[in-house]
Amino acid sequence: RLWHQPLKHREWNGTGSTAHFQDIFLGRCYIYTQLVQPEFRPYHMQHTFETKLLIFTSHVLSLRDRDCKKIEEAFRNAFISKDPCEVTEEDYHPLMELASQTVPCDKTVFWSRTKELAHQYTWVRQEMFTLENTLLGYVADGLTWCGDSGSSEMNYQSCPDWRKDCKNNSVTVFWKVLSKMFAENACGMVQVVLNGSLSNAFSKDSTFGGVEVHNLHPEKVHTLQAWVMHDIGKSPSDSCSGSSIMDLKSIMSKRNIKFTCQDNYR
Ligand code: NGD
Repeated sequence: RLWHQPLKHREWNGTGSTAHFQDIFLGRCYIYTQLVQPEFRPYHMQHTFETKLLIFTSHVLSLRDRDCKKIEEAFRNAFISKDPCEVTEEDYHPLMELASQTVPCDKTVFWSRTKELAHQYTWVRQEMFTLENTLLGYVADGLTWCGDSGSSEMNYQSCPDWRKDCKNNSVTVFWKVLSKMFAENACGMVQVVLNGSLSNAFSKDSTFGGVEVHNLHPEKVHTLQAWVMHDIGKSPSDSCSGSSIMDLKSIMSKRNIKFTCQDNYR
């Protein structure tokens, strides 16, 4: 490459890394680990985001001592200077070790195609946790990131699209590893919020159906409780008695985990 040629990133079909990625990542990490502490309970701002986080963190290990700069560095090292279609699960292992967190038993909530509803639920039931209520899920939620094999910069122009370009991209692999660890750490009764307004509320191809379900440990998790919710005003397309839920039920019975299901829990 001639010296005067500007560095050109490879072009992909997906949107590029989120602008100000590093600042957002660090800012979110500091909010989660520093701003929100059990002994600091500002009741006057009960409905703010920080208060919600405060209640989450008061139920888990204190995260105050976590070094956000180190976490950010481990995150970058997983994908920077690499082909964004050849990121491996191992690439994220150092990050997972650095930022591991445990959720109390009976408090884990999974979701599939019900992101908003599941988060509205854990917002109200303050002691319940989705993946996005844990540190790494919280810092990465809604962001896009990828690197490039020829550069130590992030690619802000474009990133691989998981359908059109590749499945093993920096974002997809991250969520896969994190979801797997979240499920492995779950214990007691776990919950999942599923979408009954779709023809298949349960899908084996989703992260829930393909990763989380298979990484629950039967010696720790005794029951999976499903809630099949459908949009108000629409007639349901799937329910607890539908064939997709029967598939889930049979997977759980083979895995020796009790399964219960409820339609449109209030
Ligand atoms: O293969 C993929 C893919 N599949 C779905 N999505 C994907 N993104 C990729 N890059 N590659 C996107 O993930 C999809 O557009 C949604 O924005 C999001 C969740 O997909 P959805 O609604 O189909 O549900 P899943 O069962 O696949 O995943 C939700 C469960 C939930 O229990 C979380 O603990 O898996 C965890 N999770 C996985 C992936 C992403 C969370 C996220 C997240 N916060 O973005």
